Amino acid sequence: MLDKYCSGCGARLQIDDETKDGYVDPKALNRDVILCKRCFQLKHYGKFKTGTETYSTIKMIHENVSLNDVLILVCDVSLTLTPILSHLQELNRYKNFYLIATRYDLYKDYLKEEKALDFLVKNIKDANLKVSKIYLLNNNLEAIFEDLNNLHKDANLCFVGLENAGKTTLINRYLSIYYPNIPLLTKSLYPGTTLQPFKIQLTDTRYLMDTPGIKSNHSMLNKIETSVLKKLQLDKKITATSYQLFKNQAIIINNFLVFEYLEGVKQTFVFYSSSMCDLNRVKLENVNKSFDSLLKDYTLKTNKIKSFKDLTCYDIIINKKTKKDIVIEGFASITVTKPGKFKIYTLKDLNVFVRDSMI
Ligand SMILES: Nc1nc2c(ncn2[C@@H]2O[C@H](COP(=O)(O)OP(=O)(O)OP(=O)(O)O)[C@@H](O)[C@H]2O)c(=O)[nH]1
Ligand SMILES: [Mg+2]
Repeated sequence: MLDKYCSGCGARLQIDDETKDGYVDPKALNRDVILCKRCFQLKHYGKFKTGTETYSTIKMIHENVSLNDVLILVCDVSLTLTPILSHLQELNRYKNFYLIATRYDLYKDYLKEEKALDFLVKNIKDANLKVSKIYLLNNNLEAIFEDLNNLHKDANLCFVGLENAGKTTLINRYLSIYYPNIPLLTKSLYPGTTLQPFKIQLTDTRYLMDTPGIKSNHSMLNKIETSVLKKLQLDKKITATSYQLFKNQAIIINNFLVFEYLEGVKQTFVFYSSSMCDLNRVKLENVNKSFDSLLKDYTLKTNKIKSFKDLTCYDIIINKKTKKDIVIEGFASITVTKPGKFKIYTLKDLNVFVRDSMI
């Protein structure tokens, strides 16, 4: 191990084992800005390699963040706002605790800012997280940081959150505006990009810290192949597709998901999913056959599902008359307006849950 760290992902650099985190070609060591081989390949060739170390991220946060620092929880406004939030109560010990919600740009056409903020406030309250303020990122990055700097002049800024929430992207945007001479960090569309907490010295007395994301094992992001994730372009476009369905109808989304409407009155469902996906309406009685026969037409599909019988079933019952979302973490959500019984078929071991509707 060397006493140097990768300026892209924070891994401690080493020249001994090419298969492990932080490996760097010895020839690159005399560069001013050193990237490990993994970051180099990601940056120049778009090739992603999962990190090899496993660790407890929350413990890592406690070891690296002091109580006087400003702790910023970075959170995707939508799909990954999951029950995992209630496991983050340990972060309440930090008195300067804030939340910045990312990816609002993907939902802008469907969701007003006030509504998004109300949704975040409610979810954060339900999860019993004691954040002092919630910021929705929407062309207001400078205003957010000015506010934080006014509230906590010269305090260190530490960014934490789930994998893929957009921590590093946010930091890079901040650095580009205020510290254009500092090299940018490695960000990517794959979860688990940042490997170690690392400090970026802004002034002699002040730093900013990026951290590895907290892993969400039951997210689609961690279940499908990286090549498929790349094609899904979940950070680019989310499309809302409405269907009026009677019971005994179903919607198939590539080979990732089947939504079956089993019981209830005719109603409109809105499917929020990658615009790269194909949605097909079929009759419930034909769903297995339709699923299998459509499979060959998709260029975007996971190799994990070869036929309908490879899917796992999740039963959903909605009794209340208020608008709800069925969320398939890291992949899609379905807005339901009326009570009913449904089945979701998708990959095994995914987080499929119902929440009050975001939109
Ligand atoms: N559309 C959109 N995409 C975003 C936003 N923030 C981040 N992304 C994208 O989300 C993906 C993940 O971003 P990262 O910054 O690497 O996420 P991270 O939280 O650092 O992830 P880890 O290092 O894995 O913990 C990238 O493809 C980003 O371009 C945002 O506000 N809007
Ligand atoms: Mg990161």
